[in-house]
Amino acid sequence: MKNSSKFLLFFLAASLVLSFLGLTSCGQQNQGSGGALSSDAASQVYVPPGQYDKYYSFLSGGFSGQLSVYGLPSGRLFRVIPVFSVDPEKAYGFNEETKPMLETSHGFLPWDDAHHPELSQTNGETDGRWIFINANNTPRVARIDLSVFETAEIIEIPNSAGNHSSPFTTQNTDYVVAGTRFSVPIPQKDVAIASYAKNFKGALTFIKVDKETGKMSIAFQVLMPGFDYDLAHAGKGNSDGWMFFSSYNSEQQNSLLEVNASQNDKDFIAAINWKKAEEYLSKGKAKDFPANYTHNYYDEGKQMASSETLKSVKVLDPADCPGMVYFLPTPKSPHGVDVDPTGEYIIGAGKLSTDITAHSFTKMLKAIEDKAFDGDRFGIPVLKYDAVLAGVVKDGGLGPLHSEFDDKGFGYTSFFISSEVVKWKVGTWEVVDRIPVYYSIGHLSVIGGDTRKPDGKYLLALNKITKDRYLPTGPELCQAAQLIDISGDKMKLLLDFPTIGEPHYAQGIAADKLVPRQKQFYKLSENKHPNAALTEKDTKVVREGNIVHVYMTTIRSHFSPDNIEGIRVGDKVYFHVTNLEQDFDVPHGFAILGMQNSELLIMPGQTETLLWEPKSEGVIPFYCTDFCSALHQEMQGYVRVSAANSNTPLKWWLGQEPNI
Ligand code: RUQ
Ligand code: CUA
Repeated sequence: MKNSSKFLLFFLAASLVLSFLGLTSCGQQNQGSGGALSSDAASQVYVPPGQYDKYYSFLSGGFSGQLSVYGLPSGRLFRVIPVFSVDPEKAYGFNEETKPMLETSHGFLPWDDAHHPELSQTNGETDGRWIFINANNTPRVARIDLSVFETAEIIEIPNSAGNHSSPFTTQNTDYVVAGTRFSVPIPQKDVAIASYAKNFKGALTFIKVDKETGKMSIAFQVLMPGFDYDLAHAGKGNSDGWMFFSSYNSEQQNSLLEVNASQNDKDFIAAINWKKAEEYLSKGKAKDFPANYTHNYYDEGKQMASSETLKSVKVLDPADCPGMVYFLPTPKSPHGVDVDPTGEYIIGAGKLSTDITAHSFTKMLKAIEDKAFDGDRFGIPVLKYDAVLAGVVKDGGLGPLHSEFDDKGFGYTSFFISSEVVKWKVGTWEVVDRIPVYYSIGHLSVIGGDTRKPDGKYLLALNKITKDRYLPTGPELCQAAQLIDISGDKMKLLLDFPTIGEPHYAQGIAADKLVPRQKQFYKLSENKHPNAALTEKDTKVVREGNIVHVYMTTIRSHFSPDNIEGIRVGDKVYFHVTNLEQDFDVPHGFAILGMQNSELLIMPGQTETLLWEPKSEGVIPFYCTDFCSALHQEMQGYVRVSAANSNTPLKWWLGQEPNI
């Protein structure tokens, strides 16, 4: 057996033993942490009724495909924002306005797996404008508008598969990046899987973000060797202009990766000089590759999403672009790559290691200048490990994954296998504190912890397993986060709270950055929806063949019209419902018996459209689904459905049936 395989087996065994120990002694551990949850800890997370949390935290919904919004320190769930999965609560992916958001080159996709929320930044600080999140399965990046907490845009990533190192932003949100986890033939073609080393490549995508509107477009892709690109982080301060991607499987294996991709002692962090890439792009060094990807955009004026298909993408090959890409050797299949707030240190967490590797940006530049190379891989220079190394955090624990930073010069790293958060000093690399987490932590999230201005108050541990922490709920136990106070010398566990889906990663922001940006309602005067009825006088029903358009309004507490006759079996009926309210927090809902989609939930001043296809004759009720007033139960109506060949006249009214 090769040494590295033995090493791997040791880790797997160690992980089993540790989790077993953790679980058998957890009764005690729980009591221990329960003890720490003295009234002191409880009072630190207690937000009295009617008062606000200090922070928002955005947690990825993992395999729910959504993004959830919690308050910190209370751990209260505020909202689930639908992004990559349909959501019947908000009609996302069900109403005509948002269906185009889920279009892809593979057609309409109702689901994905979302991993990494990333807030937009200005000068390396979160600015509260947008949050981005990746779809891992069918590669996409979404932008959520934080004035309305809704998905505003989704762009598909061509030449990519398993969009995992995504969507990390530069310090002024010039770009968000999307690196492919799975290398694939580029462009895709039918080849033998065993031809991996020859035919498979990895694309690292740079998505340009418009400074004003946030609108995304793919600027270029960098064509890399066929490794697995796992995570990314941008340089900041002096290292702004560089993007770092971790990779594993530099062995280029395509089967039994748990052994075969753990052979090399070191894999690579790829350092991409994106300012140089921009130069090469403007010099025409990029090749146009044929592609097929969608770009879906929600127009707030028209209140309607549209989807376009794009057919080509600019690709830069490092072979044509000297000085654009370098490899930093990093031990043991690095997972997280994180850059400290000063931008000087690039931290690689080798997930099969006990150590954390810190590279120096200054040394990296020097090594490039001195050509301190250890050969190359596919023409990309490999920098000498010793020439770029700043230091090593020794024996932190088992299985380091991700690191974030506070405002006092400390780093915090999650250790999956030994289930703990380890605090260390940036620069001296000494471990200064550790705290157990329950259990198997993946990411951790400090408020602003990957920006130039971290806030050193709270750390959120995002755990993969909860086992005995909560009341059991059948075979699947709840997913959970743990809130840790990092303001003192010693970390202190404050709170456990359950999450939606698997909470891969989270980003937090001070509430006072977001509260002033909140939209309270949509102004009717700005409603440019093509099918809006802006007053009750504008409401009507129009037949075009077997398509019927109902232009309807809602206001407390009636629909206009609320009686409709002359609909026929086989019609396609579009209800375009405008909510005339001009007040905060007064949505109306709309649902009709037998509909094959979800309710509409229409915000004040908005128009939404529901398609209904009645299948049989009768008189069918509809109603408001959102308890909007004391007379909410009165907010109802009827549609008379006649036979396909009937000549029941088309009529609609509110109050008095018209004579026609
Ligand atoms: S991952 S547990 Cu999908 Cu971000 Cu590291
Ligand atoms: Cu409108 Cu209930």
